[in-house]
Amino acid sequence: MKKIFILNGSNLNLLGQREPEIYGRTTLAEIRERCIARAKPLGYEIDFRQTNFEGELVESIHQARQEAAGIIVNPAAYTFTSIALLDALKTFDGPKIELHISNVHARESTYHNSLISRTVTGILIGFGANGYELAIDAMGRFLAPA
Ligand code: CA2
Repeated sequence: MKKIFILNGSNLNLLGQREPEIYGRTTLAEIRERCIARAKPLGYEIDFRQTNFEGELVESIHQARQEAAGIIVNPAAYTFTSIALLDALKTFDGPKIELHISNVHARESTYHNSLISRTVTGILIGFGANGYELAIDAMGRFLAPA
């Protein structure tokens, strides 16, 4: 079965526990379960990860180069700071989707300038926790266009 890596960056382990008005009440564990269920009928296996460490995200992308057909990534704060993440994503040849739960463009300017947008295939922003399932549908279309 083809694999999709879903990578989550810093503080996303706190989803559902803090700031529900911005990030909703769904936990990351619930999102993981929904992603697995959504991907299965499409014929994809999900490798779902979260880390608070930039280098670990980079290493997951290196691993994805060997194992994954596509990457969905919510790098959280590293979106706006990490050249290392940008460089790593550039080395992945398959489809890459940048995802943000909140509408970052409706927030403070700190959250406007993604460093990784230039290297991704598509971007999903502001659909809440549902964005992960939408990203899987979109990834299915990138990988097997109708
Ligand atoms: O909306 C998103 O998905 C973000 O990637 C979330 C990041 C933020 O830096 C991005 O700009 C947009 C922050 C994630 C922090 O996660 C928390 C989860 C629950 C409570 C507090 C923080």
